[in-house]
Amino acid sequence: MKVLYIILVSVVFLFAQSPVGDVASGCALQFDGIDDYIEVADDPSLSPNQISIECWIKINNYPSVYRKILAKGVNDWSSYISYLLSFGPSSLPILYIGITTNSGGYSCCYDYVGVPYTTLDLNEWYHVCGTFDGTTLRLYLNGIEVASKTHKSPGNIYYANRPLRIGWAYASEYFDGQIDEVRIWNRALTPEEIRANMCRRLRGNEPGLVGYWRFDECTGSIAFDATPNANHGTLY
Ligand SMILES: [Ca+2]
Ligand SMILES: [Ca+2]
Repeated sequence: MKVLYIILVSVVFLFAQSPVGDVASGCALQFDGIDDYIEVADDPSLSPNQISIECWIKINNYPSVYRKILAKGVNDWSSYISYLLSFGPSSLPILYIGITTNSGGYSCCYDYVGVPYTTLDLNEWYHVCGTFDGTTLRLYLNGIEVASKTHKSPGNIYYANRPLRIGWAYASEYFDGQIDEVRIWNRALTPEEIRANMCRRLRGNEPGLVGYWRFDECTGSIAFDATPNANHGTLY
């Protein structure tokens, strides 16, 4: 079943109630927490050595199971996970970025950093950005750094030629809420860069921007990538 598009109106929304600026003038995607997700086929452009992952999210509840915002390396967690933005379950209640480095796989070289997911109020929009520069993991909320950590195994990100998914990774980890304006960069953005662009619609050809899904089609079953890489996603 397809994910639903939600039309956003930019005029009257206040910060933290909607994506702001011109990113709020299009559509967002509603994920039902049951079986909605987007899949983007593997491509070398989506496998940078360093990374920034950013998007706007709005959550409906504090989950008791994992809820993936975005993950590359799916189906078998321990073998394939490369990078992700996620919520932890009630036993580990955090919003976090996770990265696997080098070629040692999850048991050797996966690490993460985050904040309690109750940092986010329910039913409000937040800009989330996770960065990894080869050494340090950082998580930003609304352009402010809220967590950082030196990765336990610094190095390039590990890849296993798996697809990228938005709103799901595997098993029951479906996102329940809304996501908009998903961007992947091939480097760690600075806080100044994050704040300068988080509310602005980008062109798609900005240096280092390797994936950009605006969800502004507002209908249909394809989420178009606005970068020249054209890694369009399929809605399920
Ligand atoms: Ca949008
Ligand atoms: Ca559904």
